[in-house]
Amino acid sequence: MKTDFLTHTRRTDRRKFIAGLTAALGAPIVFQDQLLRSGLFPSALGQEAIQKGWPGKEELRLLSDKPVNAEATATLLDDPITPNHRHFVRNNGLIPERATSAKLGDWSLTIDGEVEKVLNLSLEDLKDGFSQQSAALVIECGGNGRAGYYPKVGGNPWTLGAVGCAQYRGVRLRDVLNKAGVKSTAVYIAYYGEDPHLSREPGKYPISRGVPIEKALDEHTLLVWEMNGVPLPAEHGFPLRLICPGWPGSTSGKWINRIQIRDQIHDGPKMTGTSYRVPKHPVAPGDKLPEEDFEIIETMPVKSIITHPGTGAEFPFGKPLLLRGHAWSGNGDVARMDISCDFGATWHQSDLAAPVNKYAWQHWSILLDLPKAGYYEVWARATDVEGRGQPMVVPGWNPKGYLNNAAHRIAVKLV
Ligand SMILES: Nc1nc2c(c(=O)[nH]1)N[C@H]1C(S)=C(S)[C@@H](COP(=O)(O)O)O[C@H]1N2
Ligand SMILES: [Mo]
Repeated sequence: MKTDFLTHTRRTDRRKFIAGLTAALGAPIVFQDQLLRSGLFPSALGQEAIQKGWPGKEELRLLSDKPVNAEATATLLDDPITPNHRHFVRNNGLIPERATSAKLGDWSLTIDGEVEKVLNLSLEDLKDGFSQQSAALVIECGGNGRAGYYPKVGGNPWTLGAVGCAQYRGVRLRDVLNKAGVKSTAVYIAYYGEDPHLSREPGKYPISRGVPIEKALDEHTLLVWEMNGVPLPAEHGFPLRLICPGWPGSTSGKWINRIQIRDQIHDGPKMTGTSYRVPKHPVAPGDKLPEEDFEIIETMPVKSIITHPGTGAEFPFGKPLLLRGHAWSGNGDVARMDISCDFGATWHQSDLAAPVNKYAWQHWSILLDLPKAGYYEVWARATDVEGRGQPMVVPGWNPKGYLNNAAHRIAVKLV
């Protein structure tokens, strides 16, 4: 979305622009002075055409088909728990044949590296040998929101739909690692998946990432085989995936068949260079900097989304407007949600439910009385328990376009 258009034009040009915009939108902009001061581009004009997904993911917006990458739109994320057909897909390589066939075959999970004894576990071993856990967990791609950065950066131009919160069943990674016996030399875990590299070169991994051993041993880090009551769908990692909640989605390995405990920070594909890394210090937009100035992304920032209504919706004037969505944070719970319908001049605190479990997203809703008919923008911002809020404009530009947690804005009309 072109957010800075208005700040770069002269006041008289802006007035003319608003007049043209009012015509384009087909309704007067009720808080137009605030819109001019805010320097933001009207949300209603930020909508794009959608290229649809594939059977089973028809509603998603397809970003690329080799590898397959597809995101939800804001309104598709309205469900409290994201159904499988609306959960985004982010693949770096190809979907393994085992997953497409949905047959386990000779699959097993190996735990090796800095352990007392190497384990080789079947899916039955996992299901029967450890305490089963069920949790609703947010997975968000580190690059969600990338399309908002200027200058443009390479990579999938996710807007805001590379996030979902599904209900998973599995076991704690901790219990499995403890069975293998973690040595005191353990520093990091590395996951390995069965997805072939785009080149189909045998033994070449499209991605192999991990997390520090402390995060691996956290009680919320899971190995899961079930998503919303069914075996993991092919796109989401059949038969087993890792979930490191609160961390970039790339740490939640899909189609995994091996977890290696390492005595150093894992250096597999997409761990090094600038992948899933951000500058250690703030940089000017467009700056180039050496690789040693980057650090690995750990917890994801606080974020929220308006899932109802969608941009472009029209409502009869005179009734309170119902708005709702979700909020989440890699740092822990979200403490409050605030909504503005006058370009940030005033804010209204919304209702906010507690998460169903740690690392599930939280539902918010509010009924707003709006003063007159016309065009409105609704802005929504979350603040987490540590007092960190969402910025109204894109946060610090970075070369790979990660961690854009700018507040979500929609445009609606009261007629
Ligand atoms: N084996 C493997 N695991 C993977 C990936 C991948 O390409 N291969 N993509 C990662 C990235 S970048 C993200 S954001 C999440 C996406 O999970 P989803 O496709 O289930 O939404 O999976 C992660 N796990
Ligand atoms: Mo990702």
